[in-house]
Amino acid sequence: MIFTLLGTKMSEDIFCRSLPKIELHAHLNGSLSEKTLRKLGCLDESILEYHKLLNIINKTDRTLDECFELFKIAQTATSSKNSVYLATQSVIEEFAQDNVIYLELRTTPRAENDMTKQEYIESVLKGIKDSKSDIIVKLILSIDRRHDKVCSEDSLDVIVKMREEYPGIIKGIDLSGNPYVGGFDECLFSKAREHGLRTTIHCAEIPNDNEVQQILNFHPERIGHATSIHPDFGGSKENWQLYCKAKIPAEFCLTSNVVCGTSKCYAEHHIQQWMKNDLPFSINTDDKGVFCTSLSKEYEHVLNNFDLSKADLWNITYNAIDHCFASTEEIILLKKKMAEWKETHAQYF
Ligand code: 6MZ
Repeated sequence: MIFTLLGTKMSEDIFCRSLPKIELHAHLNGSLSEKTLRKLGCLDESILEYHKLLNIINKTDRTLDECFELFKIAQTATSSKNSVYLATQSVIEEFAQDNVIYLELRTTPRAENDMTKQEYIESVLKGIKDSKSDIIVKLILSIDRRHDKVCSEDSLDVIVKMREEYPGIIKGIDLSGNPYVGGFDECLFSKAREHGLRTTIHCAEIPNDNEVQQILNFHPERIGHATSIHPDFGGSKENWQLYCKAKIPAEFCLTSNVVCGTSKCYAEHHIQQWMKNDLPFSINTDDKGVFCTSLSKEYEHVLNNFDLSKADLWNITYNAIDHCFASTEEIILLKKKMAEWKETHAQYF
């Protein structure tokens, strides 16, 4: 469908691409495009393996576990300080090319070969600082839920230390990883919070009422996916009531959910409950490399599958600014940018 107003035409895909966007949920290694993997000089065999595995997610009976196999392959591309640095720069550049004006990149610090967790973080920070793209980038450091207490506490110590050195870039901590493995350690996240880190937690990617309740009671600043909270999507009535009171902004990643099979299809995505009940949310990519998507494409899916106008889509982005972990000055700047864009593109609304 082509939007026509005052004789001006702008197709949905061009509108979604040119709209300034806010990305709050992007995992660094899951965001590596094929182009970036090639740039990193991955061995042909590992690229071949990557593509063999990409077929896993394209088949109809793929599983979440199979999707997690893909991350291991992507991580082989970033096993040195230089490759982490180049990967970070490349991912930032691709988001900027898609007109993302604010990016919160998240990644799990890894000690590998001759690289320590601290060096991994330093390489990502260097990639952010050296980026020439016109985009604000912040860093969220992830704790993998499959890691044991000792490993997670060690990661937190490094994260806290690095955050003290780079408070303008390192903004928060995330809990991610295969939702079938491990769990939420409230003590660890409370400790992170005491050190001034904001928290975002992958929550209810699969049904798990006890854990969802624990996470909602902890009240992180944001939650990722939020798939199985509403009773229509496998959650309990009590947790949905708890959520509606807490109104924690949710980070939605539609393609990721559809490909992993945790959502049946775009039109039946749980985002509909947030729209219906006027609850806070943002639209994100999750892993644009692994799921072959972009933030523009995610916006298009939302526009095409729900009864929304272009002004609604602009509002969704604008409101997401309030969920981000940027400074007050940066938030004001982002809002100004969005307002200016709306003004100069008024004929498309
Ligand atoms: C949960 C996910 C995820 O950290 O090496 N990750 N965790 N659910 C998801 N939905 C599909 N997608 C990615 O990026 C890859 C890591 O991000 C987490 C997983 O822990 C994965 O290993 P980094 O940059």
